[in-house]
This record gives sequence, structure tokens and C-alpha cells, in this order.
Amino acid sequence: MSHSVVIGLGQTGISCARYLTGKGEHFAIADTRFNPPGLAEFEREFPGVELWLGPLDAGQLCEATRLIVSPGIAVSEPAIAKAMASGVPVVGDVELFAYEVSAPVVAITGSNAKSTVTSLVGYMAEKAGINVGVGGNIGLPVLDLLTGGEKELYVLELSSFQLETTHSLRAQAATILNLSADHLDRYPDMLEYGLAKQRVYTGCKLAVVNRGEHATLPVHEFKSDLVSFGLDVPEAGQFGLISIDDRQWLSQGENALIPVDDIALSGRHGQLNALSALALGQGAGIPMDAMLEALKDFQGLDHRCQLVLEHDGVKYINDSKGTNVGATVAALNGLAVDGHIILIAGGDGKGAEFDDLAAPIAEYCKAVVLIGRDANVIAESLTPSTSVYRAVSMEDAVKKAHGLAVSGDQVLLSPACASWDMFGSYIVRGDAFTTAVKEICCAG
Ligand code: UMA
Ligand code: ADP
Repeated sequence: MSHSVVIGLGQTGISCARYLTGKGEHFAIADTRFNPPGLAEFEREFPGVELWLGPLDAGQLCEATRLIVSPGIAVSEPAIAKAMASGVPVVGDVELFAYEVSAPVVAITGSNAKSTVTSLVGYMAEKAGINVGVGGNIGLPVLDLLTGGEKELYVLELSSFQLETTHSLRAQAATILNLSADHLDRYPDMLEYGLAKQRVYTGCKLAVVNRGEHATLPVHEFKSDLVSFGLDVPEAGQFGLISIDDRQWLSQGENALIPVDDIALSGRHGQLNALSALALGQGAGIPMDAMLEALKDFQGLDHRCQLVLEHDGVKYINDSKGTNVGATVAALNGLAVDGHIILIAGGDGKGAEFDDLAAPIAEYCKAVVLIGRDANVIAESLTPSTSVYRAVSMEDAVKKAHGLAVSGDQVLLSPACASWDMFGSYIVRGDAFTTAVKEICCAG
């Protein structure tokens, strides 16, 4: 019997199974793990559906009519690659979503700021009274957005992994917000990683690019509209910053939109994120006045440069979502308090190099407290004059940072690494920081 094979029994796999069941399609599910997270849900919801656990069997996959591959598993995995080579089409959940939607889609990728900008564009649409669905890599599988009827607009955060298996999404507005090293344990080099992200522009109506980062521009032949954002003075039609009577404004060309002091997002990177959201929202037809209202009260998301508390004049900031070097560099530049930051960093570096951390750390940090598996790799990348301390746990790290901090300093958790070597997720890591900060400050 002809059938699709869904690979992966996580959130995506379960959403694909629901979608295929709804369409009355025959399918099987495979997962390389013997006890995948969606197992109990699967057994409850899909009795009778064939399930293959353990190492993928190339023979079985080659007999499928198509493979629907979850983002957590690489399409270069030998059994999948073999099926592909024998002509079996390989798609992902975003591709299935693209077959179904007729409403416009805003597609957002990049190494950092995806979740922030995705939520912000969604919030702008809500402010305008638009019935909007927000999902994707941010945490809600795209196919789950289709339940309950079609929305007027979709705002999707897309990872490079999801884009690899997407061919038909023709976004109304699409962006690569920025590009810095990440996931180099899954890509041979930055070129391949960047090319996966470039797929977001395929067939889009408007490309929104970061004019400060050349790698965000479409590299393939591109005939659609293009608009840029950046922190410099913009040319006509582009988004940027202008000065009026010593006050900085977000602007489109010469058209001043909102003073930077009036937006709730903090830091230079917050301004950049606001500008990209305005460009995307305009491309999707969200009225400007609603977008500007949204900027006044959109505070950002938890675990992204989030103030935990201020104690004895020291600010404790949770940027646990800083999971790569580019994010931590942006957080340091965004806070930009010369010599007053005590940075807690380290974890699983995902194969990255940390050289780009050295300069902003030398400029902004009075000390660095390192945790996790790649602490030594980070320490070796820093300038010799940097004060480096080691900690064995988050509590230990916060204790050391607390001991070093004086009034006017900021203790920043921005690890530049994934959390998996010590914590279940960046959320668990951020919560551990918050708990330790509260306990240590209250005791002290
Ligand atoms: N896995 C196996 N064997 C399999 C299938 C998966 O070992 O056969 C492992 C993967 O290596 C991975 C884990 O299982 O470590 C989860 O993979 P998955 O594809 O089942 O993940 P889902 O639960 O479906 O969640 C995915 C995204 N996860 C990944 O891309 C790893 C979620 O992004 C996303 O929110 C969700 O789909 C809905 O779209 C998470 C993420 O970490 C937040 N994304 C990466 C990032 O942001 O850096 C890309
Ligand atoms: P993503 O979903 O891409 O991981 P998030 O919105 O969750 O992005 O933010 C992740 C981290 O990126 C934040 O913790 C912050 O340190 C950093 N960041 C925020 N804005 C920017 C930006 N414009 N450029 C680079 N890094 C940024």
C-alpha cells in the first residue's frame, strides 16, 4: 500500500500525524529513538498506525511515497539520503502547511532574534485586529495553526532545518534577520548554513534584508521587491534611524515614525528588531499606526535580556536564549556598559568558535564566569587580560558573579552556547539563574 513515512515522534511528528489522519492518508512513523517523547500521545491517538523505533531502515524508507522529516533529524542521515537518492520526495511540516494555506505568510529566519521579531509582528497584527496565527520554530508546529479554520495572516519563525525541507512556501514577506555561526554540528560550514536560510526568499513577494549584514541579501536571482532595515540613516523607503533635535527616531526614509525612547524593547538590538518588524508588517499590510502602538508596549520575551531583579545597585539579566556567539555579542553591544558587565557564559558550543566574543568581552566585561562543557574552549579564545572564573553549577556561577559585583554593575547570563550539557533547555537554564539570583540576593 502506498504511504508516507513521518520521521520523528516529537512535536512536529505528532502534528504531521494529526494532519495526515485528518486528510485520511495512510502513513507510518519512524523515530531513531526507542523511547521518543511523543510515544504515549501517539499510542493514545493513533492506534493501528505502524511505528518503527530505533535505527532507520533504508529499505523501508525507499518504499515510501514520500518522507515527512522532522527538523531535529538531518536529511543527510544515511537512510534518508538513500531514499532521496532513489527518488523518494522529502518534505517537512512547513511544506505540508504551504500546500494548505491561501492567507499571506510572513516568514522569519536568521541566527538570532527570530522569536522576538515573530512575536512582535504577531502582536502588531493583533493590535490591528487581524486574525493572526503565530507558530513554527517558536514552539507551535505550523500544521497546528490550521486547526480551527484559516487565519487572515500567518507569522512563522522558521529554522534552517525547517527551511531545508520546504520548497513551496511563497511568503508575502520574508527575512533573514542576521547570520552568525550556529548549528555547525549539523552543517559542514557557514556557506551551507546560510544557503539553508536563503530558501526563505524562494518565491517571496518582499524580501526584508539587514543592510548591516550582506549575508542576509538574496544570493539567488531575485526579481521581487526588497526593503532594508539598519541602524543608520535610511534611504527613501528603507527603515532606519534619524536624529531630530538630538532625539533618535525609527524612520522610513525621512519619515519619522516613533522616538526610540518610546519603544519598550531595550538596547540597540531592540531597535533593530523593531525596524525589521515594521518592514515585515508593512509588507504584510498591517497598518502603520497599529504597529507603532504595538512597539510602545511589546516588552520582549522571557529569557531574552530580561531583567530579573536589581539588588544593591546591581542588575541581574537573564539572556539564557543567547545560545550562540552572535546572540551574546548582540546582548553585550546592546547593554553597552563599559567594564561593568559580569558575564556568565558556557555550555555546549555546538562546534562553534568563540573568537568573536573576545573584543566585546574585553570592552564591556569586568569578569567572565564560565560554566559547562566548552568552558575551556571559551577561555582560550579570550584576551589574556580578561578575568576568568570557573563555576561548577549555575548557583556557583551566580554566587561568584554576586561576589564580584558592585553598585552600577550588571550580571548577565548570556551563555553563547546551548544548554543541553547541563540543563534540559534554555528555559530550565534561565529559570535556574533566576532562582539562584533571588536566593543569593535575598540571603545577602
Ligand atoms: N530526534 C532523534 N531522532 C528522530 C527524530 C528526532 O533523535 O528520529 C531528536 C533530534 O535530534 C532532536 C529532538 O529529537 O534533538 C527533537 O527533534 P524533533 O524534530 O522531534 O523536534 P520537535 O519536537 O518536533 O520540535 C521541532 C523543533 N526542534 C528542532 O528543530 C530540534 C522546535 O524548535 C520547534 O519549536 C518545533 O519543531 C515546532 O516547529 C526547537 C529548537 O531547538 C525550539 N530549534 C532549533 C533552534 O531554535 O536553534 C532549530
Ligand atoms: P531566536 O529565536 O533566533 O533564537 P530570540 O528572539 O529568542 O531569537 O533571541 C535570542 C537571543 O538573540 C537573545 O537572547 C539576544 O541575546 C539575541 N538577540 C536579540 N536581538 C538580536 C539581534 N538583532 N541580533 C543578534 N542577536 C540578537
